[in-house]
Parts: sequence; structure tokens; C-alpha cells
Amino acid sequence: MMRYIFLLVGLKFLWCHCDEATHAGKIKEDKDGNLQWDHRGYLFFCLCMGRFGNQVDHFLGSLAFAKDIDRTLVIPSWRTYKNIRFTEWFKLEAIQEYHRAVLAEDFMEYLAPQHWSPGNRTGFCFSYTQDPCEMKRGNPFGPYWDELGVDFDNTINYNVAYSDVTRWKKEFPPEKYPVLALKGAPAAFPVKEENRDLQRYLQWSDTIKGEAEKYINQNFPNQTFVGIHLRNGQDWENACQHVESSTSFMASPQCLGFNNKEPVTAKLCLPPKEEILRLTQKIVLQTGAKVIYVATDKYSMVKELEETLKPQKVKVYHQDPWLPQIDLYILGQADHFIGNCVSSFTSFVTRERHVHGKPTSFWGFS
Ligand code: GFB
Repeated sequence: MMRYIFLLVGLKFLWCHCDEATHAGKIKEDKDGNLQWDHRGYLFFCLCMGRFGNQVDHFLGSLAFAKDIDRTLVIPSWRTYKNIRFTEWFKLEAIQEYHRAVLAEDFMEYLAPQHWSPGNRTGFCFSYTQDPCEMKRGNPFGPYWDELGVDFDNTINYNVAYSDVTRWKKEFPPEKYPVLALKGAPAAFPVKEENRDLQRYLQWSDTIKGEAEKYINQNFPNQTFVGIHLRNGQDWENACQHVESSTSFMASPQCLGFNNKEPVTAKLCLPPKEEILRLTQKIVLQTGAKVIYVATDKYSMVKELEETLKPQKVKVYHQDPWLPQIDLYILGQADHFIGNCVSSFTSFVTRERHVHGKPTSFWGFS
């Protein structure tokens, strides 16, 4: 009898390990190593709003939504002028620590042919009306789905809030709708306060980390440094012209809070040079840093910073890397970071630093 029990326990142990094998992290595989279909259903969508910082805000909210409705997240590619596989910049296993997830590219290659086959693909659009749901109309919607090899055969309009999990489960059960392919990300912008901490599951890929660390090691190894983000390109100047009529503007809740009642100021959005020099000098004096790392989309102010910080013998670095993610990584590593409160590029860094208990300040904000 005892031998029989040991045998059963042993078999169960073996089964668990085969079943949880690691072809795509923690997504289950069958005995031949193929990804297993998850009968709890999938959530698929396009990160089709804004550039990287905006996309990350949407990603975090959508990750929380996938968990709330208990569907496997099909991790969308990032969008630049083309689809970028999530794992080029981040680790899949880290996301899977939080929730079941599979890369969009793997979903299409290994699961879709059998379980979400052409002829059988429904797209879902959020709409108050019965307007046509055009899943692939416009850029980047069309190119995103095209690059993944998806055409839609049917569409459904929905008008259900993403917070209404009960209704989602009732109206769209996985038995009837195994894949919820939404036109846009099921998330708010900026990311809701309660989802900001999900940033901890965005862990840089070894490639990004390696490249950024190489720059640090070649230029200012083991030195205390202040990282600053100067968002001052033409699109930003234009956007900041509309700032003062509202109490919340783009990513501004990251410093003003989610219940702010005061108008957002122009100084917060597009800080004047004097403010940048003043605050940088203040933080340099506080930290004793001899190095400043400048990340910017346009004007780096290297000369002005060097001139102002001559008495402190500070060296200023700016590289304009081929990937913005390298700037983000380095800003995340700084001993102190000063960012632009209105920019979601800054808020990526703010959240990451918050997870690791590192300090952040903002231009025009005390
Ligand atoms: O990241 P993002 O959504 O932040 O878009 P905002 C700004 C983009 O500009 C980044 C580049 O994704 C980068 O490609 N960029 C900005 C930078 N700052 C830096 C930097 O310091 N270093 C490098 N290497 N690149 C929103 C946009 O931007 O601004 C919206 O998402 C719109 O589409 C709005 O344009 C006005 O929140 O700052």
C-alpha cells in the first residue's frame, strides 16, 4: 500500500514539472513541448496610443485588467515605426511573476493556427454607438495587426467599463469568446495610482542593461551621479501651450497627485533654463555628485550646465543613444533624478525609482 502511495506522489511530482516547462516561461506546455491552450481565455490588444512612455502607462493598466478578468495576457509588441517584440527590452519571466502571459508573436505562431484560426477572429471596439468597428483602420492599428498576421472576420462593439470586472466576465465568458482582441488598450492614461507599482514587473532585458551599463562603466564608473530629463522638443513646446487651463495634464499626477485642484503651470511643463540650472545645482550640492547625465529629446544644455557648475567641478554627459530605452535605464540608476512631471517618459523613470526607493525631483515643483 505504502509503495503505491509513493508511486502516485512521484508521478504527480513528475507531471507538475513537465507541465510547467519553460518554452515560454510559465505558460503550460504539453508533453511535446507545445504551448497549451488556456481555457480561461486570452486578452489581446494594440498599444496604439502615443510613444513609449504613453504605451507603458497603457501596458501597466492592461496588465492589471488581464489579471482582474483572469485571462492570459497576450503581451503586445511595442510600437515604434514597426512592432518590437516585448522581450527585446524587457523580461517575460518578470511579467509572469505577476500574471499568466504569452508574447503576441508566440501566440500567433504556436496557438493561433489551431485555436484562433483565420476565418474565426473577432475584434472588439469600445463604443457608445453602433458605429463600424474598424480594427485595422489607420496607423498604427493596421500595421500592428498586419505585422502579426491578423485579419478580423467579425467585430463587436462594447460599452463596458474596465473597472466592471463582473460585467466583463458575464458578457464575455471565455467559453464563448476565447480571445478578446480589443482595438485599444483596456486602460486609463495616465496609469491609475493603484497600478503604478506594477512597474516592478518591467525588468530590463540583458541587452538593454548590458548596453547602458557599458556606457556608465566607460564614462563614470562607480561615481555618484544626477540624472536629468529635459523634454523640450517642438511637439512638447506645442503641447505645453495648452497646459494652464487644467488641473491634470498628461502625466502630471505623478507629482501633483490624482486629486489635484490647482492648475498645472507652464513652468512644470516647459521649465525655463534658469529653473533647470537652479534645481540641478541644488541637487548637486545636496548629493556631492561630480557627474550629471542628461537625457533629452532635443536640447541638452550641456554648455550651460558645465558653466554653472564649474565651481562644483561637475562633468556633464549626454549621449543621444540610438534607443531611448538606454537613457531610461541610466536615469533609473542615478543617485538622484530630476524629471519633467508632465512627461510619461519621465514617469517611467519615476515609477522604477520608486520601486527601488530612489529619490526623484521635478522641474518647477517643490
Ligand atoms: O515617451 P513618450 O510617450 O513621453 O514620448 P511623453 C516621447 C518620446 O520622445 C520618447 C523621445 O518615447 C522618446 O522617443 N524622448 C523624449 C526621448 N525624451 C527623451 C530623452 O530624454 N531621451 C531620448 N533618447 N528620447 C508624449 C507623447 O510624450 O508627448 C505623445 O507620447 C505626445 O504622443 C505628447 O507627443 C506631446 O509623455 O513625454
